[in-house]
Amino acid sequence: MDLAALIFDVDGTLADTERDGHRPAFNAAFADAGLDWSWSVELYGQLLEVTGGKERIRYYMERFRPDFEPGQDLAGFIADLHRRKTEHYLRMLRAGAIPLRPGVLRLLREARDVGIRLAIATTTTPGNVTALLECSGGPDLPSWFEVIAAGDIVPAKKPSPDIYQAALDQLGLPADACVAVEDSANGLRSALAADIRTVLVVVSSYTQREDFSSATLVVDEFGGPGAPAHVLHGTMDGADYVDLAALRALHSRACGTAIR
Ligand code: XBP
Ligand code: MG
Repeated sequence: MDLAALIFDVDGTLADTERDGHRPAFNAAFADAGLDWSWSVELYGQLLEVTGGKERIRYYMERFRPDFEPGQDLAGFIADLHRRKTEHYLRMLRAGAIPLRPGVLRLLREARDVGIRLAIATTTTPGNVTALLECSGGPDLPSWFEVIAAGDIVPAKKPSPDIYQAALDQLGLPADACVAVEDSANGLRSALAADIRTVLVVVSSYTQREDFSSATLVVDEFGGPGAPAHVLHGTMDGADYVDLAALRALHSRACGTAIR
């Protein structure tokens, strides 16, 4: 089957948002609420095993603050904290705090120019996605994506396949027509569980040591002309960086079809 669409994860993949974006936004929301909770760079690495901001707060409370009394129903308390966190995160994006990863815009443009469809499958809150695309890529960038599948539209977050399945459903495409682009083991599991056989992993600061042996290709960066990407697993068939030709070759090999 021909390659028809690229489905991108957001956090860690389009931009390195976790350490200096989401993490300080959580901490700012904790401070607003008068809590003495502070998530260090190291602790946040552990907490990232749990995807979803609300789910992460709940996990932290259960594991690290078992005696804390929220003074209201737990789900409402977490939702309020998370709303504040999102406000802080959006403010940081609008201040231009988080650039897209090198090569992202180039690759998106290459795909768009030849009619390869673009989609997103992410755990984060939908507003965070459009704000990142607009603030770090340009006001038109959200419109390049035909589908933005994000956050609570599905019952179970990554590593469950639900969000990739939602993106495929909205695209109206079978899994074999798509390549998924991820940065984390949870994301890789999610894409594979949705039967997407071609998964490119571009590792990010928090995910470098995760197990990506079931990915099709693992690189350190997308790279670009004069800035080669380094292959950590799999092969790029001599290509210097991740471009559309490299993704087509990857897809045709993984799906056992001829390149057109
Ligand atoms: C991203 C996440 C999200 C963000 C925070 O995972 O796990 O929880 O850290 O976003 P992925 P929210 O890149 O695999 O989609 O606070 O908006 O949930
Ligand atoms: Mg990610």
